[in-house]
Amino acid sequence: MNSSNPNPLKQYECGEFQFPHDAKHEYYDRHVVFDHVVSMDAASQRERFEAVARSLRDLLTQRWLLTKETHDKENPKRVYYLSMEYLMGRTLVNNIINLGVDKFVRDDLRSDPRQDWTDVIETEPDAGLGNGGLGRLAACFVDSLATLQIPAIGYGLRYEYGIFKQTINYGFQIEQPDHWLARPDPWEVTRRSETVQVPVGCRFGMEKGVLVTIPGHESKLLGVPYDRPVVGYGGRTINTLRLWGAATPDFFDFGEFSSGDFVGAIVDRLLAETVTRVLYPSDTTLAGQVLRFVQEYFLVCCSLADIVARYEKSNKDWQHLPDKVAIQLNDTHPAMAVAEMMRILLDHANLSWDEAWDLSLRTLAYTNHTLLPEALEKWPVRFFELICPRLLEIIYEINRRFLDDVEKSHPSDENRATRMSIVEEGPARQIRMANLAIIGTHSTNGVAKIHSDLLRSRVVHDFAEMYPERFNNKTNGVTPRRWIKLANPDQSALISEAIGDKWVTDLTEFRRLLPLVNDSDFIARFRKTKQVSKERFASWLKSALGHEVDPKSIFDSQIKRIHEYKRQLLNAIHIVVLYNRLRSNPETKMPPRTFFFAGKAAPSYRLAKLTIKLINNIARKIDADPVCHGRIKVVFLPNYNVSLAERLIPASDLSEQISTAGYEASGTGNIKFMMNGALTIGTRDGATIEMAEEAGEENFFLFGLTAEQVVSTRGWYKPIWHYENEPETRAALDAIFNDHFSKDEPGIFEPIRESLLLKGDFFMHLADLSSYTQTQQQVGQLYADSDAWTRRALINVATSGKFSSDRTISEYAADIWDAKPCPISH
Ligand code: 26W
Repeated sequence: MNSSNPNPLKQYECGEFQFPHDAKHEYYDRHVVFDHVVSMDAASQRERFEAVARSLRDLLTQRWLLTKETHDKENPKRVYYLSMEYLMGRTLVNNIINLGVDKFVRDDLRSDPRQDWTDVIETEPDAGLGNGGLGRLAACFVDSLATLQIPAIGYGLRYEYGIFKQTINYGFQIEQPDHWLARPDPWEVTRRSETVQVPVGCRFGMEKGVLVTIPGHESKLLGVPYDRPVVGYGGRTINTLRLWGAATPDFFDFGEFSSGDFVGAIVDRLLAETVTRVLYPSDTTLAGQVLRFVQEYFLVCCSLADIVARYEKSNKDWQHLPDKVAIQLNDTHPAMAVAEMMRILLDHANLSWDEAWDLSLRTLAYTNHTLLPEALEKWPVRFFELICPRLLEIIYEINRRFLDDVEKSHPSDENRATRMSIVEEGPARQIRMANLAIIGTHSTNGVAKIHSDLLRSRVVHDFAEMYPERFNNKTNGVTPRRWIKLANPDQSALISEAIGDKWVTDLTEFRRLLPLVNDSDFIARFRKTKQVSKERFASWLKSALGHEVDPKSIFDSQIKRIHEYKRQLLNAIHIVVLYNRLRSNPETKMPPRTFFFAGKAAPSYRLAKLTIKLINNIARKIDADPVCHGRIKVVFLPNYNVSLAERLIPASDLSEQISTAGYEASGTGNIKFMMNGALTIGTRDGATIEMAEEAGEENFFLFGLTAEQVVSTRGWYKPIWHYENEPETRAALDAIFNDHFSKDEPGIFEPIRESLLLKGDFFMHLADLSSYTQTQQQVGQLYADSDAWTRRALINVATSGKFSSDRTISEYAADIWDAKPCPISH
């Protein structure tokens, strides 16, 4: 420690994070040696990573404490974001950037001869506590909340196993467990003293590998908070992400111990602790899973207990709850919060029903993230009876009063009441979580204009009619810190040189790039940054996975969860069309292209997994065919995650956003590509529509049926017509279904044939194929004119400012939460 400055951390309180010169390695060396009891030279890469992370945490600790103190003192309105998923990715590099110490880390630590710092940074496992877009959005949102200095806490679950690791074996997806917490995580701080209790109406047992409930015995779970710092850009506000881990009381059910079933009691306890063991790897259906239900209940119970404890510490009167607390429900997964909040206000605060309802309604808000009917959650009444019977009573009462209102506005309209009821009747009665969420909150929003419109007009039409003032849109955004500054240092540096660096916190600044579209020198430099990114990606790909790709070819990427509605299959069929053209005429003009795919399929989603197999088989065949060499290549990158997206997006020329119109709520990958200078080929769906609006449709490659056309065509659509009347469609499908790509696996793609040709092609691949193929041809033509291409790419970047999550969060803050920044004093 520097003796002339007894507290060198003091200077960090000003928010300018500069290491005292002579303390540069002090924290780091200390952590390596003393945390791990290992000499500097013998330390492993993992130990070095932990030491860097701990040094950085030391550096931000006082600021984190100061943020908390300031919030406690000033008692501002706080935002609480409840989400079952957070796809955080790596934390170290992000914190380095947001604290503004990247220069220090790069210039000093990276020059340490003992160390390859890139390797150390890459030693950190991704925190993959989510499936896809919804989880990554939550991660971008907490970044923006902290950057905008809005007092906020993100609540989630501390899954010990995140989204599975995907490997590819003979073209098949293999799932492996992701034990990301196998080593102690340097970012998390366990707050045992703030543990909360969660009452459960039953006990748990195990039958054939699934968790089952044992009725008749009440039990108790403990929620232990694990806090992680969320560093706002510039390091002024450091908010908290609080993840709950399940535990059981040390001396629980003492009677059982003394009655002799010692082993049984210990096993029970271990079972209860499985509640936060693993993330459910599905972004659609989860029918009838008790464990998932308990997870949702656990998140809600822990988070609301915590929120209420915080409120009671600084406030006496329940009447002010909505002035101090805004709770946002990320999809319906935490929708039980409606009933739990009522329970607290009725049973704990002893308010009347009407008072409680008014406060609860004004405190809670709900975001919908999908139009897929199978993803609208419904839970068996039986689960509520077993696990949280009091919440069920409250839901029934909410429903009774609600149906009274429906009856008043639409007397004797029984169909309407049946449609709108929270309870779905049937042999097994179910609770419709979306109905509960809409009825019990003051705001329901969709995540892109088209999505919010379709939500209102189709999915929950009756509710939009009854509560028009509750419905609104908040178009998604992503954080420019991670998705531009961190992921794309070359493009970032060039842009900052041209327009300064205010864009990092005000992305509308990007518009100032527009005049440079006609500056040929700048265009050349902009193109160079893309080329450098492509070369860097190609060399990583070679060393990490052994694939060789040509950085001069078009890098064409479709990276997202594998799902029928996202239509990876359309992309694959188009590749076969190109392949057939080359085979029938090797002279065919076609700019060289590398098609990248990456994405995970839910382990139980047969067709999605078969699509992965098809892509891999096509890749293998094309690789083996000399006619394709240097012309087309297909690469399926295994284990898609945040870190892979950070590598590939800056290196991509073309972004594939080709969902069946009306099915992609927003998309957020589409936005990341646009910001990083890729052009988009896409349908008029989700946020892509608004992106094209900003850039001008002439700078987009839009194709295919619109959402309205998808609906009006459905009635008479015949996929077989396309097969019979379009020679290229037919040839491509014949190649796939006659085992051209699966000589040793005859008939393997039969389920895809059935889905496309026999079962009506629900996602209308064939309806859009020819329009897609033609538009892809235009892509190729433009690419040949590299100046024209780059100008368009720059226009796209320049007009992407609207899609910063800072803008999105500012809108939530103004329109839904009424929350304001609370600057942290120096
Ligand atoms: C049954 C469990 C379940 C159901 C639905 C888990 C997860 C979901 C999500 C709704 C799936 C999801 O991630 N939706 C995506 O949300 C993004 C953020 O708003 C949007 O950009 C995507 O379009 C939407 O698919």
